[in-house]
Amino acid sequence: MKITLLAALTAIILPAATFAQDAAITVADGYARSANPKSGAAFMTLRNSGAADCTLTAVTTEAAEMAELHTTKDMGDGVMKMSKIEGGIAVPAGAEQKLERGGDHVMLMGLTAPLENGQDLALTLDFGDCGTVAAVVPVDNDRKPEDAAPMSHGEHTMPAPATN
Ligand SMILES: [Cu+2]
Repeated sequence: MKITLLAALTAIILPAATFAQDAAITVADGYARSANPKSGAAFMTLRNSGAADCTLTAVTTEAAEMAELHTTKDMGDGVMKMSKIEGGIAVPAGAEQKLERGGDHVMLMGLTAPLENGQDLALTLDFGDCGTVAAVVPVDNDRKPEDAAPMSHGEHTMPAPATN
């Protein structure tokens, strides 16, 4: 009888403990760019320093009519095709997940205004049970894909001023 009660209590308490991991997700090295006035994409590194696995399920922003989680598939012959990610982007406990060019990204559709270099783009990342995370990423339309140039892996560096 007591064991049953304890099990029931544990079941009630555990979700609350998970919810306390709110600040577990941090966003690093984010930026957004657009190739045309109507749509763009945001890229970033998601870090999960908590003990619970988290999943980015949705993104909202006032800068676009719709934001979707997309992945990019190499169809061969140089053809890259984007498709909506069903089920979100998993960020396991203690791990990081990159949203990068040619891979997963936040697709911005129906931009309310063209993305101009130097602007800040505010995003709300919904991690479901892990809570929501507000992120502000700079617009950098000129940034090259990661594989075009070696990246610095320095931690806690200040956002680099837009240099060419
Ligand atoms: Cu896309």
